[in-house]
Amino acid sequence: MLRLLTAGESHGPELTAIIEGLPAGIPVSRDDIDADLIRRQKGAGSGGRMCIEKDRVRITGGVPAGMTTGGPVSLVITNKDFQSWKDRDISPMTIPRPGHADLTAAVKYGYRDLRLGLERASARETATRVAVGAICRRFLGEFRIVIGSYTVSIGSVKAELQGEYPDLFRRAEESPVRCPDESASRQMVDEIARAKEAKDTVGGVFECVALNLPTGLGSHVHWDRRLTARLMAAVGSIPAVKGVQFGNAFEYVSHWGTEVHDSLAPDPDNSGRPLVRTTNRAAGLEGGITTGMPLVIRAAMKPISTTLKGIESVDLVSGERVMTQYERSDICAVPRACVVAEAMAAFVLADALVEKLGGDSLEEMRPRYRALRESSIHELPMNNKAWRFSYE
Ligand code: EPS
Repeated sequence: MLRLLTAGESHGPELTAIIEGLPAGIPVSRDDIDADLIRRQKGAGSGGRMCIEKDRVRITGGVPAGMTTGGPVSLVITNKDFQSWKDRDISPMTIPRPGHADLTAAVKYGYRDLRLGLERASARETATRVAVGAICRRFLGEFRIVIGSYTVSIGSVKAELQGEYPDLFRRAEESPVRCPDESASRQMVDEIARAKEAKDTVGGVFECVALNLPTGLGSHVHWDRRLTARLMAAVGSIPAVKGVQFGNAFEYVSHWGTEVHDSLAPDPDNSGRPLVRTTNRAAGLEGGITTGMPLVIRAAMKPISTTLKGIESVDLVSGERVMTQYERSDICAVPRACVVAEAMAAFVLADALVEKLGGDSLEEMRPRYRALRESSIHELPMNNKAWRFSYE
């Protein structure tokens, strides 16, 4: 339903995003978008580039009077660093950095300079996704849907995650590594400092959570409509993300089925006879459809592949074994990837909401939202009689 395109290079003049398919009537303000752009730029572990860029959005289409019109929305973010690249001869880059797109992109596209791959593969592009995500978040907010995120681990330091989600989100916002556990947060800052001293990089795990989702977004009926798959693809598209799971999926494989599913029970108060789950091990999805419980996406980000210390590689001009060369680098991007994951989740959930509700405007969607079926016994009348497949 929604289409998102981004364009631009890391050190080119600007980055552009177009989102198409949003309903009319979503209030969009530059301040809301900038607030998320600022959140994406914060956090320990960033390299020198973050001192140069101060990302602010320019809205150039689709919001002529502060609200979406139903037309495509276009957004532009300036790369300040372009000023120092624009008039200079760019020295050849011929040694691919293992783990980056340098070699694979050159093989695929026949580049004669590896920088052409680097420029577009760079995570700089995620700034545009965050800008679009801020609009999607605003749209979801009209239906009380909230998205937050936090760091679970950096290197060998793991957080103890205690408390309700809104509290985790709030505490994450106060931490330099977006970690709600204060003591782990301090240790994570030290871990990043150690990686920096070793001229190396460090990865980690983060969680992105959506709250107040209605039941019934996504679908079981076809592989590409399963919300599970759509969210995995969206979060897996963030540079350096190598794994995505829902809740503790990888841990559950060592348990029996009866230990990992969320049993259903009638609401003890019997008010409207809703069905309740007292656990959320499915992390908000059953059959590729939202259950209405918190949606918990957990992702693994590998250590960034641009390292100040060299990694063995080959110079494509001489064919000699060499070490990768010093490049300006981020040490850890996990805190910032959290915010990008929020944006990607917001985009997918906005897409699923438009799909579920239809409607060209927010005004049309509101009554449809109120009419959504819930998992209460009275909303699910069963025939309770035998039937047969009617195929010959
Ligand atoms: C990136 C390399 C660094 C990062 C950049 C992503 O940029 P530079 O090569 O200019 O130092 O800072 O991320 C951003 C600029 C950003 O806004 O997130 C890479 O190669 O992926």
